Amino acid sequence: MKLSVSEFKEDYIAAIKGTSARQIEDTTPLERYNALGELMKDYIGNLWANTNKTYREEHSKQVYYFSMEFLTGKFLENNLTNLSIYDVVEQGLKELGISLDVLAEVEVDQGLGNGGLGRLAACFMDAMSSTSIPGHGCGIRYKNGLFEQRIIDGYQVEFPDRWLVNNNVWEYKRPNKAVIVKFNGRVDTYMDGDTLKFAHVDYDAVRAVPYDTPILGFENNTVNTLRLWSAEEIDDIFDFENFSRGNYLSAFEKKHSVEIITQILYPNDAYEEGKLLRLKQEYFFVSAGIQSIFTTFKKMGVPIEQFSEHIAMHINDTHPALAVPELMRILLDEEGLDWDMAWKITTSCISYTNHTIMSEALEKWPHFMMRDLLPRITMIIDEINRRFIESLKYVYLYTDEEKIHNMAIIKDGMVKMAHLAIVGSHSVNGVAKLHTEILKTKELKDFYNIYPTKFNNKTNGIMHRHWLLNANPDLTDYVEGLIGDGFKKNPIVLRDLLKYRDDKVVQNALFDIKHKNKENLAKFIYEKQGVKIDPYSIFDMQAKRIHEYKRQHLNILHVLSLYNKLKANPNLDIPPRTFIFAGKSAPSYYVAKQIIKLITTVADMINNDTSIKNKLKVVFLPNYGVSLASKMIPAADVSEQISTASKEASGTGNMKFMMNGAITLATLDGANIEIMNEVGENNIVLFGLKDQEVFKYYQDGSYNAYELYNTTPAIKQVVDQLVNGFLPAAKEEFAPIVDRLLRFNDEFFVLKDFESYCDAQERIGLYYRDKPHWMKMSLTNIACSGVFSADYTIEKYASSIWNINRKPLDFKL
Ligand code: 26V
Repeated sequence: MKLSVSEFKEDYIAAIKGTSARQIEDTTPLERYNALGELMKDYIGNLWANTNKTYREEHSKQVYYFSMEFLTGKFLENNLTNLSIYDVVEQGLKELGISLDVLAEVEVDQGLGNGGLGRLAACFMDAMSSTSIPGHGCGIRYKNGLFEQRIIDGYQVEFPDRWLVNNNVWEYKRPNKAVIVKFNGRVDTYMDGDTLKFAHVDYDAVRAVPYDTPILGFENNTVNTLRLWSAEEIDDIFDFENFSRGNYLSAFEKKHSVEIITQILYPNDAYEEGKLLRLKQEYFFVSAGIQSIFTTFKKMGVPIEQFSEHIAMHINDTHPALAVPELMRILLDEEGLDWDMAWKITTSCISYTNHTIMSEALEKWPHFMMRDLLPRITMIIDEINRRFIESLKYVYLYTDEEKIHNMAIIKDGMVKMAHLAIVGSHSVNGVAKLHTEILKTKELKDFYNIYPTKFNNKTNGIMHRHWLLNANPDLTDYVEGLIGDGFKKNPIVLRDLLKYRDDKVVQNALFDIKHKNKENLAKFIYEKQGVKIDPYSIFDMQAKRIHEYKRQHLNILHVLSLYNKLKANPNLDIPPRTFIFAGKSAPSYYVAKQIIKLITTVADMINNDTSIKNKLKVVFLPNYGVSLASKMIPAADVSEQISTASKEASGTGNMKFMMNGAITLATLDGANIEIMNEVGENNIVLFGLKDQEVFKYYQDGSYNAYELYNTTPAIKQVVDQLVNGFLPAAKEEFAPIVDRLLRFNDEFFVLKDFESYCDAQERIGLYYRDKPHWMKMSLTNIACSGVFSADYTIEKYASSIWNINRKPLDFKL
C-alpha cells in the first residue's frame, strides 16, 4: 500500500491516543505495540472486506484448511512486509523516538502447534493469500499454546504458555457468528412420510465462538481469514438454582466443563493418547467450522447439489477426519439429501494429507467412547464402514477376509481415523516423494491398490518471505542487490545467484553476512545463558522436536567422541565447533527428556573444560518456537537432518536452513532427498542407512546392536561413557537411553549409523576449512532453495487437489 512517513506518523499518534488515551512519551512498549497493531488492522480492514466481497460476488470456490494446529508465531513484521510498509513504519517510528525492533519483541508467539505439522499450516495460510487463492484456516483458539520449556538442573520443565494475558491484537471476536456444537444425548428415529429421520436429543450444547485473524497476501491486496474457535458457556448452562442455593462453586462447574474444551493444546506429536477431551476438541472445531461454511455457502444462493463446486475442505492429518461424518450429517439430516448424493458431495469436497508413518501416532478411538460422545456421528461412521466393507467384499470376491478386516474403519472396537479419512476423501497425499512412495507401497498399500488415483505427492514448502525476508534481512538485501527483487514473489529466481558461485567478492560478502548473524546469536546466547561461543567456529544446529527417530542422541554421541579425541590430543588441528540444540520433548516421553538431560550434561562438562582450548562448545537453547528459530536459522553453518531413513515424512526445518545458506548434513530421508536433487550431491553431506536397508533390517531381524557395540571400540567407548561415571551425573541417569540402544536393539539404528555419521562430520570440517569451497556450497544452497517455497506447494494443491484457479484481486489501497 502507499503510505508516506508523515501520513504514518499522523495515523500512529492518533492510534496511540485512541488505544491508550495517553501522551506518546508516557506509553509503555506494550501500549505502543498495541496501537501499531490496531492501526495495521485499520489498514488491513479495507482490503479484507473487499476480498470477501469479491469472493461473494464472483462465487469463487473457497478452500477451508482444517487443522488442529496453526503455529503462526508473530504477525507484526510479516504484516508490515506484506503490506510493503516496513521501511516507512520503521522510519516513522524512529522519528517518534520508538524502535520497531523493541515493539516487535513485545509481541508474543502464537504457538498453537507442536511442530512441523502446525508450522506447515501457518506457512500454507500465508501462501494461499500470497498466491491469491481463496483459502481460509479453521482451527482451535487454545487458551494455552504449546508449553513453555525451561531447563532446570539440565532437565526440561514445562510451564503454561499463557499467550493471551496481554490480549491478542490481531484477532476479531465474532460472537454474532457463534454456533452450537452438540455432544452426548441420544438419537431418536422416526418416519416422516416414507423417509426415516434422525433426531439428536437430550444433548449437551456447547457454544463455539469464532475469532478471526486476517491473513495478508504479499503485495496483492488479498486478505484471507484464519478462523479459530473457542468454547464458551451458553447463558442457560449457568446453574442459577445451584447458585442461589449458595453452591457457588458447583454452579460454575458446568461452565468450566465447557470451557475446558479449548483450554489446552495437547503437547504430543508422535503418540496418540486416546483422551476423551481430545476427541471433543476434534469434533468441536470440525462441527463449528462446517456449520459456518454452510452459512457462507447459503448466502451464495446456489443449489446444494453444487456444494462441491464451490467448497473444498482439506484435513491436515487425521485430527479433523470427523469432517467426513459431520458433512454427511448436515447433508443428510439438515439438507435432506439421500445417502448417495451426500456421499458424492462429501468425498468430492474433502482431501486429506498424511504427515507420519509412525504407527504410535495413528489416531484411533474406542467405538463406545465415540458412540457416547457423538451418537449420530458414530451411526454415520458405522454406515460408512458397512458400505465400505460391502464394496471390499465385492472387490476381493469374499476371499480375503483378513485383508478386509485390516482395512475396515472399525476394527476390534476401535475407529481408525486414517481409514475414515482415506475412504471419505478424493485425494490422499504424502508430504515428500519418499514419504508418498512409502505410503503407496507399505503403510497404505492395500488402500493404494483399490484407490490408485486418490494417492499423490505434495512435497512440503516454507514461507520464504518469513524465513528469508523477515528472518535474514541482511542476506535479503544483498541478494536483492545482486539479482533484483523478483525472488520475493517468485523465489525460483534465486537460481540467478548461481552465476556468482565462483565470485570471490560475493563469497566474501555472504561469509560476512553469515558471520554477523553468528555474532548476533552468540551475543543472544551469552546474555541468556552466560556461555561464550566463538562466531568463527562452525555453528552446527539441530533444532526440532526431540524424538528418538530424529536422533539427537546420535549427534551428542558424536560430540562425545570429538571431545575424547581432543582430550587425548588438545593440539588436534580441527576447526572449532559449536553444537547448538533446541527442541521440546513431549512431557510424557521419558526417553526424549533424558536425551535433553544428556545434552545439557555433556554441554556442562565440555563448556567448563578449559583444556580443550575452546575448540568445542555445546549449547541447548530452551523453548524452541518460531521466534527462536528465526534467530537461530540465519546463523547456522550446518543443518542436522539425521533421522533414521524412512521415518521423517518430510521435514521443513531442512528447507529453512538451506534457504539461509547452511549445509545440510543428512540421511536420505524425507525432503532431504529432494534437497539433494536440487543442490547436487557435492553440495550436501550424506551418510547412513537408506530406507530400503532399514526396511530390510526390520524384516529379517538381522541387526544386532549389542554385537556391533561389542565389536566396535569407537561405539563402545561413547556408549559406556553414558553409564560408567565419566559424565557428571548419577550412574543410572542415562541407563534408559543405553537400554534403548542395547537391550531393545536400537530401533532407530543410532549405533549402526554412528561411524558413517562421524565420517560425514569429518568431511564437514574439511570443507569448512576451504572457505571458497564452503561458500560455494552455501551459495548453491541458497540459490536452489526457491523451489521449496510454500507458494509453489500451494499452487499444486490448488490446481490438482482443490480444483481452484488463482485470481489476483485488482483492488488497490
Ligand atoms: C500427531 C499427534 C498424534 C496424536 C496426539 C496429538 C498429535 C499431534 C500432532 C501430531 C502430528 C505428528 C505428525 C507431524 O507433525 N508430522 C510432521 O509433519 C511435518 C509437516 O508435514 C513434516 O515435515 C514432518 O516430517 C512430520 O514429522
